[in-house]
Amino acid sequence: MDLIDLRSDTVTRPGPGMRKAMHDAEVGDDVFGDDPTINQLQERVAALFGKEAAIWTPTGTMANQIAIGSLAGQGEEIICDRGAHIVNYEGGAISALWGAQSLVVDGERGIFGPEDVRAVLRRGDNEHFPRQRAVALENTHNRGGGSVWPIAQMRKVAALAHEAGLAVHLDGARLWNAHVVSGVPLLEYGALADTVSVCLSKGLGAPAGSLVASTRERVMRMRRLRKRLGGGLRQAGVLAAAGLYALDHHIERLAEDHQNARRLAELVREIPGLSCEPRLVETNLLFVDVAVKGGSRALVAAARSEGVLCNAEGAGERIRLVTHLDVPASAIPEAAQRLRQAATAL
Ligand code: TLP
Repeated sequence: MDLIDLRSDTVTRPGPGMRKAMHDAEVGDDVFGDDPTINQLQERVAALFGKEAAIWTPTGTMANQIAIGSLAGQGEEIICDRGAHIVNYEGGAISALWGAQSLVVDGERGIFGPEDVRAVLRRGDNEHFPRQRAVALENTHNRGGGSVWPIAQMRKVAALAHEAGLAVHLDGARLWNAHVVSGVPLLEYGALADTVSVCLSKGLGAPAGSLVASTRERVMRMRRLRKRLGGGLRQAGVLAAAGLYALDHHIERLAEDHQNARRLAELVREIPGLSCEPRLVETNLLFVDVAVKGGSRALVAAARSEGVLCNAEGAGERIRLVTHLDVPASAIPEAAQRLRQAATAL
């Protein structure tokens, strides 16, 4: 029985075309700035977002964190949603690495408004206060269920942040998905943020690689932070080639993942004990509320024995199902059937 792996869109394996691109990549030592393929990818991503420069990192976490480290330091503050990846899934890096703290607001599925930011702005230069430095947005929002920020709302939040003298960081690990659904040009996303991080290793299917696009000066600062974290890779062009291939071939097809996730939601909601709202499935992440014996952990274990891999998420009884490049449309009914067997066996 072939496993259907719905744990994350990070589980994809590079196909023949991507492997050939990696095989053929021209490389050099990127710490010296000599890797032509890395340079090409960095220039391309900078141009996509209308920025002066970009820096490649092995992971999305490192991309977010060097961006944050370039924006905030000891005793300083980043405003973001309570469910943000930078707060919940990056090992406490904001404080552990930079000595900064997060101030969280309660968005709706990860999406908040200018009024939420205004409510937590610290007025004046009171010695009691942490210095606020940036507002971080996440689009699509992972814990929000792959939700897509309306561009008008992003603009309003960014404008307020800038008015208040704060920078805007955009965690765009899945910004490609948002772009495909919303039709908003990448340049528009780039225009409202001071630092934009994107991942090539999620929906786009590369084995590794993220980038941050920003000003040339900030990218130079981020290079120093990346080095400090041990992220100065040498012949990284082998990985950058996979990223270039992914940009050429795997952006538009994300629409299929979105359709598959919606279809899966329609089938899963018919399973007794599982509930989800297909209308809210905007991209490739599907959160399902679980009311079966033993809860989400029991369901995850039962699903595994039926040949479906998925993860329990967060504190509540929820599982997350993620569609991606390695899950064809034809596997969706089979995945739902296996989940039905798992749920009814409990
Ligand atoms: N998210 C992973 C896990 O860490 C939860 C996943 O499976 O979804 N920003 C966002 C919005 C992300 O979802 C992720 C990865 C990252 C950053 C970090 O990327 P990596 O895993 O490359 O460090």
